[in-house]
Amino acid sequence: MKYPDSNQLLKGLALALIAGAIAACDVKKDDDMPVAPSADSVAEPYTPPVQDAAPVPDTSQENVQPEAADTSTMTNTENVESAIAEIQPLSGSSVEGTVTFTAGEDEKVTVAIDLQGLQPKGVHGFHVHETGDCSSEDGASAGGHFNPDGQPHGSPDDETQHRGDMGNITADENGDVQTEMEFDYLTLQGEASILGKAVLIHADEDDLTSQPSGNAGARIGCGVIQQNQDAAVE
Ligand SMILES: [Cu+2]
Ligand SMILES: [Zn+2]
Repeated sequence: MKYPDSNQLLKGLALALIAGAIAACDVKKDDDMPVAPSADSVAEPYTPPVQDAAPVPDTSQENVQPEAADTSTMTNTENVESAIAEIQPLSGSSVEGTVTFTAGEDEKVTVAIDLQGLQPKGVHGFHVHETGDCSSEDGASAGGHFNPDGQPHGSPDDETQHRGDMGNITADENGDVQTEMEFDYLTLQGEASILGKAVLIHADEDDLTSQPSGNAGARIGCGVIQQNQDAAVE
């Protein structure tokens, strides 16, 4: 009988094949070894360089996010001389533009208003509100008038008023406002700073007397007051 012999032969062959396979694997592994780690080290750095322009809310890169947030909300900066609020529409309006606050040497703040999309010839209540949050569609998230001194609502011409009471703005026949106003009770510095608060534009005229907010109607435009990076050099 030759079967046992061929069986042994097969066994021998099988062993040889296995050994060969193992040897092949070893060789392969040795070849792969230098490649695999370098491939990993190339792939890893690709993820972190996420651009820091827009704050991405839900990534795991916590190192990037707080830095971006810090620079955009520097509320207690000492020598801020200019701040800007980019106005966005609320309550279905189409108001947009900018309101820029510039500190003068005479302790007054000049407010430069450049807005479009208002009701032509409309008179609109114009205030600083206490919370720099324009996220709700009706503007309620911005809270009440900025009033750190506990005064009643009033006119800019009154002896006292809310610090946020900037009276009214009047649109031209195109619904634009381009004007400047000056207030000695607004400041960009210290505890009464308007930085981080919100500029609000209302649908109606502020009557300058009704409490607590002049009966100025719906909130149609809102912008958070932030340090104006463009104005660093004069
Ligand atoms: Cu208001
Ligand atoms: Zn007020």
